[in-house]
Amino acid sequence: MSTCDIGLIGLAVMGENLVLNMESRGFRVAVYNRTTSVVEAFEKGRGNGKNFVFAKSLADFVGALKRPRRAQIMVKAGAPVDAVIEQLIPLMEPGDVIIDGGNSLWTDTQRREKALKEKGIHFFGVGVSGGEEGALKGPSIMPGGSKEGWESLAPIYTKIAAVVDGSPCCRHMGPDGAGHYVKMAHNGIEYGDMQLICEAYAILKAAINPTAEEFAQIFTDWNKGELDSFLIEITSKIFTRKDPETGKPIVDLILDKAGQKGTGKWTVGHAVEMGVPLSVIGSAVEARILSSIKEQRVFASSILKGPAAKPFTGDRAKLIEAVRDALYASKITSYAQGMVQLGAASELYNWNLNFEDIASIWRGGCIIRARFLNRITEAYKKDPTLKNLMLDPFFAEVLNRTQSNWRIAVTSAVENGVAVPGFSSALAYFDSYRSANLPANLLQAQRDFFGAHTYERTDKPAGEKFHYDWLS
Ligand code: NBP
Repeated sequence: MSTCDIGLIGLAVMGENLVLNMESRGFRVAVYNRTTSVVEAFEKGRGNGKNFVFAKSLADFVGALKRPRRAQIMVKAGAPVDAVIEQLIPLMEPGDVIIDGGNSLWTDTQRREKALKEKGIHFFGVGVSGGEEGALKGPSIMPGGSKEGWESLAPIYTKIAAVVDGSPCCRHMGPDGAGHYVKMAHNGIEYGDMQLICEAYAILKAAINPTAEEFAQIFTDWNKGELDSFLIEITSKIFTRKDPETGKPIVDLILDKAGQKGTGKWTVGHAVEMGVPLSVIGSAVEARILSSIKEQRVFASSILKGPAAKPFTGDRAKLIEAVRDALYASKITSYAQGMVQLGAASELYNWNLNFEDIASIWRGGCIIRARFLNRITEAYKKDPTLKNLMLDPFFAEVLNRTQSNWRIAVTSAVENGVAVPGFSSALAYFDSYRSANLPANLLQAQRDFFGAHTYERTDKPAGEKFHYDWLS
């Protein structure tokens, strides 16, 4: 009876593809879904004739698992995960492992891990990235939980993950919520990457208005260099696709109202809570929010005027190159911010996150997979305590080299009234971070003026506090 290596509950898009992946790598998998007809449809459909146990009850599902049991939950994040755990607990034994592979909030994972530990059950919060195709062919997997639990899961997860340079895109991230936190940060970075690409598109559109074919070529060219990544590749493909009804480029017919599921907001919220600047991802989240108020924007466009259109008289190729450099520099800045956030969370929760591992497992299977993650991996390999990615010699050289083009791209946007919150906030972070002096001396004076908050002096030892009698 108990013949399955692992079981999975929740046969929606991700669950179905993940179990097919597991089965294709030689594992026998028990599957269960709250609505039984979903299991039946899978049994008749994509699961037909394959090495599955199609369980119609949770008791049958657990009974089909080898000991120690490994039961993965792949249902909608939030209350459904708690509901499934509650049903599983009476059926599981100490030493068994329950895994939540959805996009759960890391604090929920910490709470669940603590509660299950008391029962001797290992709980794992596992981030899975790559969407439907990644789940089927090899995702990037970010597991968080106990070392003992990881020993039980590693043989399966390292086999179903994407592989880059012979190494699986799956490493143990750390205890309790570490895996889900890293996955959340990954999603935040994904928001940033997507926004930055859209801004590159917007600057070029306003300045030189390339055709869809030209845009496809621009992104194809960019994908051959430092920007080589999944998101640039799909962007180049998007520009080649035509609407069957009108024959127009489909991208020109898509309404400019972006959706979001919330992981970007969680990422930014926690960065703010920890006092970590995360301006690029923050801009990306806000840009989606602003895009979603389309009706207000249409109304505002009739009242609030931008600069008068000026015909472009410069060198098109040079502008394209400037925008490419600006995109690369902004992307580096976004990853630098994201890594600082991960470092702060690691310290806060004692996770001991390994940044080389994190960058390495993002190189394949996931949405942000990109050639430059090799460089980030190398940077943290050379210096695991690197304070900020911008300080790594390779990235410092890129930023110093591209900064003049970065400014040209942002200036072009500002002159044409095109919003580039990602590019410009990245540049502002770069300019702030590289400044030995900021205008915060005036700010401290203001604080001391109205609130007697005191200040330190440039000519006195650090830590010594002063107050000036501003009203006298
Ligand atoms: P969904 O997030 O759409 O969830 C649907 C599944 O949850 C169905 O199997 C459904 O069962 C089950 N479910 C719900 Br809803 N409430 C339940 C409850 N109270 N008890 C038991 N089962 C319940 O599925 P998904 O898109 O495959 O995503 C699964 C997880 O993976 C989510 O956390 C998601 O955020 C994450 N994720 C998704 C992607 C993606 O590209 N879609 C990528 C990476 C991660 P039913 O059939 O009985 O309604």
